[in-house]
Amino acid sequence: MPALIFETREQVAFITLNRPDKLNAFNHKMTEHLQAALDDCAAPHIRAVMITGAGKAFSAGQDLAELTDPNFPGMNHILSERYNPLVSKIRRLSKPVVAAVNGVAAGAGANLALCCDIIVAATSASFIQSFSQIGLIPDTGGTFFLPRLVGWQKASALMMLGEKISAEDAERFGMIYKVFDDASFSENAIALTNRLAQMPTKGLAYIKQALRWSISHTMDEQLQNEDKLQQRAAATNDFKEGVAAFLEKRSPVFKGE
Ligand code: T3D
Repeated sequence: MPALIFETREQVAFITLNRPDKLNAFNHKMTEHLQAALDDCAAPHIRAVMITGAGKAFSAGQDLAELTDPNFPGMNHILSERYNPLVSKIRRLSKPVVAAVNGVAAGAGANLALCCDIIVAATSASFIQSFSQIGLIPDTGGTFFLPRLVGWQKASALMMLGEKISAEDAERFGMIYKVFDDASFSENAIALTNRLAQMPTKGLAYIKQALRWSISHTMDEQLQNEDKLQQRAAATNDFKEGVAAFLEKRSPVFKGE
């Protein structure tokens, strides 16, 4: 069974973490395939990406059994070679990435979801910063994204206590965008991703870039960044189409150009 399923349907890439009997825990093969899949998502015809899990979980994080394997490369490699590149690839991908959290998301599995552009979850899904329960610190960008999403105090408590929180609480805390009912979760998550794929792709990429820059710039610098990115957005065919469609009172047809 492949550790990861990568499918493209029209202009959307669907990535499914696929070790359901181990709650889609990441082993070496899965992280390697996920890195390769994210590289493939850079192809211009892909305009949106959805990451989800097979079976009842999103991902239980690092496969803990693998840590005792004699071939395990060691702590000094695992983040720099496996997880950090995943976060960088998702954040630098010039198209939206949706985390469709279908079930429990723990450890690196939770934080992989948190670094995506839009996070939606099924009602029965849950999130756990489980690292502290085994003496580790949150990684895969967790210490960067979580305090920015929920604030310092909630992040600190969630990371130290390692408590499981429900999808509803995650939405209430601002950790995720929306919760969908279990019965219609997959359908709603796919519809959201398909909708993003029909939007002005370059404009969305510039939004992503502006948000990334906003973290490390002053307000004045960010005003200049907005100016720069807005000029790029205004030079796209999709901007012309958006304005023309509005004036002609019709629906726009964006091509991501
Ligand atoms: O060097 C480094 O490793 C640094 C990198 C760290 C990154 C990390 O992600 S560290 C955090 C690793 N993850 C965890 O600590 C979570 C461990 N799992 C759990 O706490 C629980 O499984 C869950 C709360 C996620 C779900 O609980 P539950 O009761 O729904 O399921 P379960 O019965 O615990 O698990 C079902 C099966 O999945 C079970 O296998 P079995 O007994 O049926 O053969 C269980 O062992 C397996 N499983 C779950 N999580 C992992 C796992 N197997 C390997 N690794 C896992 N992380």
